[in-house]
Amino acid sequence: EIEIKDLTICKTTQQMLEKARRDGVETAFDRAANMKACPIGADSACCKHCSMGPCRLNAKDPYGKVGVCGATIDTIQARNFARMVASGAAAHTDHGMAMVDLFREVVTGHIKEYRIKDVGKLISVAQSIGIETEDRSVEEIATDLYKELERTYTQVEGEIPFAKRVPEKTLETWRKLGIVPRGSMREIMELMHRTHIGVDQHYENITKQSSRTALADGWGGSMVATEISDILFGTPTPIAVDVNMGVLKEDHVNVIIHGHEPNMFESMLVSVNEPTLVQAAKDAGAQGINLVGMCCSGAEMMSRHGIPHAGNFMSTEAILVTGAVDVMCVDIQCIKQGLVSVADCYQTPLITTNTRAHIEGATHIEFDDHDPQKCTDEVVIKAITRFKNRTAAIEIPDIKNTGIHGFSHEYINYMLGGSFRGSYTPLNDNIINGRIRGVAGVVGCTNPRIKQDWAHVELVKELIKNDVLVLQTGCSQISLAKEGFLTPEAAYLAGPGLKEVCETVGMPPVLGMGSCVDNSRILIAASEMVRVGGLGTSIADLPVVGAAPEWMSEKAISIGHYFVASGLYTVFGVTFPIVKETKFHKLLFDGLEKQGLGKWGFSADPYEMARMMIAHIDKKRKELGIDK
Ligand code: NFS
Repeated sequence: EIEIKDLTICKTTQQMLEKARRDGVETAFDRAANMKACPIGADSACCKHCSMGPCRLNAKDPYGKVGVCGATIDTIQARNFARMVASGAAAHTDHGMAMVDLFREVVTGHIKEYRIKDVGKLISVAQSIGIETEDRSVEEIATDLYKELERTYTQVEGEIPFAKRVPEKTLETWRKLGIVPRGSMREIMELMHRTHIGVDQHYENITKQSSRTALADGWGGSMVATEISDILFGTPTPIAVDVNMGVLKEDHVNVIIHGHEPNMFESMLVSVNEPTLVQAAKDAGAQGINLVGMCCSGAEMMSRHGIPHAGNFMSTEAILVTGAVDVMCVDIQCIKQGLVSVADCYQTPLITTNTRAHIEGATHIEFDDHDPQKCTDEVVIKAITRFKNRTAAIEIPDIKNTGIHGFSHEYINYMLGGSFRGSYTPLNDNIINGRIRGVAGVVGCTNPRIKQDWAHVELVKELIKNDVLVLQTGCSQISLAKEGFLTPEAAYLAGPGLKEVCETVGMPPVLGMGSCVDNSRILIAASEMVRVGGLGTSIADLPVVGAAPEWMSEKAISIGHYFVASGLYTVFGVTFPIVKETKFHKLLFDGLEKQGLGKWGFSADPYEMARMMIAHIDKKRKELGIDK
């Protein structure tokens, strides 16, 4: 049996895994240990797109064999990769679509429970894509903005609206390559078509459409999700928040929301403050109702409203083992089916809410934006009932870590520039003068195939020690928050240059930007850095890199590929579905850069990852003539 300290560095998750073993409860950590990853699939050397197969090629002799149809290793790998991009992009895009649906119903007045909270953001987003805002009402601007943003999804010809935000030279490269996205529905459909048996059988051409589809995610679906969420629920500004399992309270009704769309969570925030429900909780013997988040909608609610965050992807089963969770309410994405049996062991109701995501064995209470509280009130009532009838022994790990979260790209602008001269100029200046060596987006999942949080933490440590400013989202941000890096006091861990900047501004060396769709904020920040000047003319010129050291989802592949297609060097850890030394491998890890885009990198070792990223930053600094 593997020692628990080798599964995760997260102290609270360790404690709960110990308890799970005592209680005889199985988690994904156990299943990963008991199921070796399929070696053929891990290399992406198999194809199961038709029933002449499934075909298996030999990763040790990749050109020794082809599939029954004649497909080569490069076609097979490019198709498998493309399907991951399509699925990941579809996930972000469909999440964005739900936000667009909500926005439309708010703008047309069909929904009154939500409203446009951030008019300033509405105006700035509208202006960024050329919508007239002067002397016009909020309704008029919002109506036009809705119509424009809908094109992100449905447009069949032309460029998506947020292409207007892309630096000119980057956009020129995309146009030359024919990869400016039209509408995301079209791009995803075409990618699915082209990867069907017998259609696109040139790995380069397939990858082009993968790039176009990934860009339709980053500059489309994801960006729209972020921007509309900001407009409806508020743009984040820095806020102190508690993270880790210690945010659960034994004497409260504990409500956990784990998922990705902020709308249900926003409604839950209303429900848990509903006086009648608060009274009902008190009547049941509780001090009150304690609302906490997990995963990405948790990261958004933490950034916008300071709602405590209980942990990232690999802690979602473990937290149920506390016995203190009175309800776990989920919507979409990254919800393990294994939660059902763990929840069952501790009599915790597991509630699915989204029409797209039912789970066998869970209770489904459908959430409808038109009557949001109907669902969330009912969930709270279920939680109160469970509290009243608690039988499970309760053990809550006594650790919580306070940090500062909520650095939107707008706030970074303001923070570094001050209110009157808000701009990215000071960031660029600090990069040019060498105090900040470069910027790294460290993002993505945790994965039971690697010690939870370890690669995130070690990578970020190395980066900040070498004066690289780190921007974070998603589960990675939670990994670092639990280790205390999201505080201004953590500046002592930074190199002398970055430390000086952090101390002058009073900011942490690691800036938490929110959920995974909020990776779009990193794209905007990069565009601003180009626009301000002094660091080249395209995103590919910037000393900016990306990484997902513990990734696991197809969404992560889509994000990685839109970072790459936007011009960034992006390094993944754990594993990469590819056979080395194939033509497809050379394309992703080198060829795309020669076309003016970014490129992929891979290393399972976080120290090696850091060296690769820093070397790239230094190469870019040299090309810019700012290496000293
Ligand atoms: Ni991102 Fe969020 Fe976490 Fe990975 Fe899953 S929660 S959208 S996919 S596991 S970072």
